Amino acid sequence: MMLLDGKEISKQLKDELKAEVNEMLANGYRPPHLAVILVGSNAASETYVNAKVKACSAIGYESSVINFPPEITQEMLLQAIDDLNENEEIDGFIVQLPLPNHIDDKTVIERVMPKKDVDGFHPINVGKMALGLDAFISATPGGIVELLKRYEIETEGKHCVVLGRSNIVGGPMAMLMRRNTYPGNSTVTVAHSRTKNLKQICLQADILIAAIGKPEFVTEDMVKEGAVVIDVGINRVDDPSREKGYRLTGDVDFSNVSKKASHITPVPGGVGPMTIAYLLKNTMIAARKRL
Ligand code: L34
Repeated sequence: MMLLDGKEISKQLKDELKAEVNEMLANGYRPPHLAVILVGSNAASETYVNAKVKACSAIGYESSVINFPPEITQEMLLQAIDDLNENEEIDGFIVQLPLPNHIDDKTVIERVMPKKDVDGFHPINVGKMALGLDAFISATPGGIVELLKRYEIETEGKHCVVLGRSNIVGGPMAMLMRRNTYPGNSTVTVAHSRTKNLKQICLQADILIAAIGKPEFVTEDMVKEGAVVIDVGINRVDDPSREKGYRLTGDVDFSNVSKKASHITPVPGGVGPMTIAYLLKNTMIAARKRL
C-alpha cells in the first residue's frame, strides 16, 4: 500500500506558488490577495479558515478574513459580497460554508463575481468546467485531481466510483474524472444515498472516491484488492482520550481498507491540505489576470 500524502504534495504545490509570488514581486506587482467571509463560529470552519490564512502568509499572499455574527441578515451578507466584487485589492474570495439556515447558499454563491470565485462554486464556473472550458475548479475536487496527477495514478479506462453527489465534491469530481484528459478518461459511476447494491458497485471500483460524510462508512469488504482509495471525509468523532475531545476520521475505515488498497489517502493529511493548496492555486490564477 502506498500513502497518497496530501501534506507532502500540498507543500510542493505551495512551494511552486511561492516562487511565482516572488517573481511577481520582482516584477513590481503586488502579491495575490485572498479574502474569506466567515459567518458565525462553527469550530471546524474556524479551523479551516485559520489554516487558509496561515497558508497564505507562508507563501507570501495577502489575506483578509471578514467575520460576521450568525445573526447577520442575508441582505448584509450580499452587500459584503458586492463590496469584495468591486474591491480591486482583492483578487479572489470565498464564503466559507456552511452558512446559518436563514441564509440561502444558492443566492450567496451566485452573487460572487465568477472571475473572483476561487471556490469555483458559481454556476458559470461549474458549467464551464463541465464543458471542459477554462474555469475555476472547486478546491477539493481540484486538489484530488492534482494528487492523482502527482502520484501518476493511471485513470484512463478505469472504473471510478464516486460516493456522494454534492455540488461541492461528488458532482464536480465525477465530471473531472470522465473528462477527455489526464487525469480523467475514467468510466464514472456516481453512487449516493438511494443507490441499490452499493457494495457490489464499490467492489467494481478501480478508483473509489468517498465523499458522503459518514465516519468509516467504506469497509474492507466493499473494496477491490489493489484499488486506489480517496477519502474526502473529515468527521469529528467524540474521543475523550484526546486532548481536544475528538478525533478526525474519514469516510473510510483506514486501518482495514489500507491493507487492500494499492494507494490510499489518510485523514488527516490527505485531501484536506490539498483543498487548501488548490484554493491558493486558484487565487494565483485570479491574480495573474491583472498582470
Ligand atoms: N466555501 N466552504 C467553502 N470552501 C471550501 O473549500 C470549504 N471546505 C470544506 C468546508 N467548507 C468550505 C474546506 O475548506 C472543507 N474544507 C476543508 C479545508 C481544509 C481541511 C479540511 C476541510 C484541512 O486542512 N484538514 C486537515 C485537518 C484539519 C483539522 O484538524 O480539523 C487535514 O489534514 O485533513
